[in-house]
Amino acid sequence: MEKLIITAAISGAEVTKEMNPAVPYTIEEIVREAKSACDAGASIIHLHVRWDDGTPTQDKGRFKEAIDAIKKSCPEVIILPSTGGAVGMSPEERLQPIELNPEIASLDCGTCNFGDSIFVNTEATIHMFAKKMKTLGVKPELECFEKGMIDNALKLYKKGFVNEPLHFNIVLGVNGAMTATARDLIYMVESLPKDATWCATGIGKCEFDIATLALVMGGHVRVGFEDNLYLEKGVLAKSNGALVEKVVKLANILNREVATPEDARKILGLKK
Ligand code: KMH
Ligand code: ZN
Repeated sequence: MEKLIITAAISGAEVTKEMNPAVPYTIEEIVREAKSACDAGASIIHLHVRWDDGTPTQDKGRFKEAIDAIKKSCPEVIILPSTGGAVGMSPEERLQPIELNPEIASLDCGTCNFGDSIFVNTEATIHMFAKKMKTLGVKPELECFEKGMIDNALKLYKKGFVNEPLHFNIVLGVNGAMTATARDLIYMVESLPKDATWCATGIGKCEFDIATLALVMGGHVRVGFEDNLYLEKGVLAKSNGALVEKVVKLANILNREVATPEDARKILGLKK
């Protein structure tokens, strides 16, 4: 099997220090969490940024500050900024980090309930994001929270908005979208083009179930505070690194070699 790419979603936009005091807000805290994840074996950092008080922002300047600071501590790591931002942000606000020309960024492929809110990604928004990413040479990580979003992503490909090789992040267990079960992960993976690469993300208590399934199915894995704050039932994770370490342990047991950032670039067809 291919080497395992571990993505650490270190910050998110919805989780807070009240839920886990290690959730990073400041640039220093973001660097601390990114370094803990890289040291443990993550080759990609999925990045959201906050103002110092914890308010989520897609401000280009704040992203630049965070990316430059992370790169000082982890020069090789791949940084994958969010274009999802936080629920309620406008498409224009969300798209700002793309202008920093990252190697790869998230591209959310449809609308779904998100707890009691709605995460809105209309066809026009998805097309606008995909076009801009293509123009700037930013590879989209196609985020799919349910099967219809895979269909939307494949339509994007057919219309020429995204180039091969396609890379998906299958996110299961969002409150309002598809459940995080083995059946649903298999259904999603079987719906992908055969030559696509994919990563799986399990939200909340299903994080490590989905990670284990992805490990044995040959997919890549995302963990991190954005998705889950607990190392095990009732035990808060002290850092994102602790969550990544747990995946590395599972990978060792299941004989999946962990990819370096250089390996990950080769697997995903990225240029540093
Ligand atoms: N914060 C969520 C509403 C992404 O990063 O592209 C959306 C999200 C997806 O986190
Ligand atoms: Zn995100």
